[in-house]
Amino acid sequence: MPEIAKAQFPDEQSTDGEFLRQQDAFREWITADGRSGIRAEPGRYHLYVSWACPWAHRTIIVRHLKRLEDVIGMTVVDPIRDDRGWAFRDGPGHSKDPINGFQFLADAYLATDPSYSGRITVPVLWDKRTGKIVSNSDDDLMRILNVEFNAFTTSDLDLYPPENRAEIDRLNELIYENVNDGVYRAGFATSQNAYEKAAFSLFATLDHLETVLSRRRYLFGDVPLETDWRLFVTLIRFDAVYHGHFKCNVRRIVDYPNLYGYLRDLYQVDGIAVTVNFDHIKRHYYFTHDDINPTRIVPVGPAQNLQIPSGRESLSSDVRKY
Ligand SMILES: N[C@@H](CCC(=O)N[C@@H](CS)C(=O)NCC(=O)O)C(=O)O
Repeated sequence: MPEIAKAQFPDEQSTDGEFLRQQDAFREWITADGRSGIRAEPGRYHLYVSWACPWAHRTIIVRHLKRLEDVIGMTVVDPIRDDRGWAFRDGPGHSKDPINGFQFLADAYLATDPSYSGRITVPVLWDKRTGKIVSNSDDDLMRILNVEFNAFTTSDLDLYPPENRAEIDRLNELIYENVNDGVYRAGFATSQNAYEKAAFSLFATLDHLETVLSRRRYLFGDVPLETDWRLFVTLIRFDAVYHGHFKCNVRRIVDYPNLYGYLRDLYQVDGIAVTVNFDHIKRHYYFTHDDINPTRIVPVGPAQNLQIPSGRESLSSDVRKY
């Protein structure tokens, strides 16, 4: 077997150089009626996120789309992560922790489980009542925010409608495996073979989605659902970061007419552009992964104008406004 290079996360590496992401550690469920033991209440929970992180970005988006900004607080960590992990500091687009005065996100993990030894990840939903993390699973948090706080919002948006659930689950898996996590498996691979496997399945899936999106405005028709937003967070980072930093360079998103138009449509949904912080995204990735970019030079590009109308309205008859 060829020698395997040094890994970004050595505990999450297979013997043949593949990146195998750790499981989420905290997966309690908040319920509207409190049957899970944790009741949805306004002002009780707080999201710790990074603008840079695609998984955290998903929860920021659902919090916004469901108009939960006044119901669930949010604090953004410094995009630069050193060996002490995510930190709360004042700076452009990020701040100290107003809830617990934590210096590091690790403090929240250790308050919840003093023996926690995994990676400290965002997003985290913190329960101010119990002084513990409820969940650090973005998958679960998207679903929780989608329904369990409905009593406290005027939004009737359902990102996971019963009639689409089977297809959402199927597509989520395909897109997670090949695209959302696929870019990381390409970027964090430590063997040529593992890298090529991830890169080829990534671009085969993007090619497939390009065809799907030539017929429909969004993945399920007229309205973006959960899967669209799960895909969005990867597409929006693609040309700025994954194309260069993670060597996903067969094509850029601008080279796909349908995917690029679709990306712009999602970006132009009310209130979404302000959740996209390219400064945090670029500085985070290019500064944090020392093994991939030891010089920490942040590329200046790409030049792109995500506000250009897509002209994709003709693909749909009924576009719901949020
Ligand atoms: N919970 C997410 C993963 C979250 C995650 O890995 N977040 C990254 C940022 S993009 C992180 O916090 N990494 C911390 C680290 O690598 O030390 C999942 O469902 O896969």
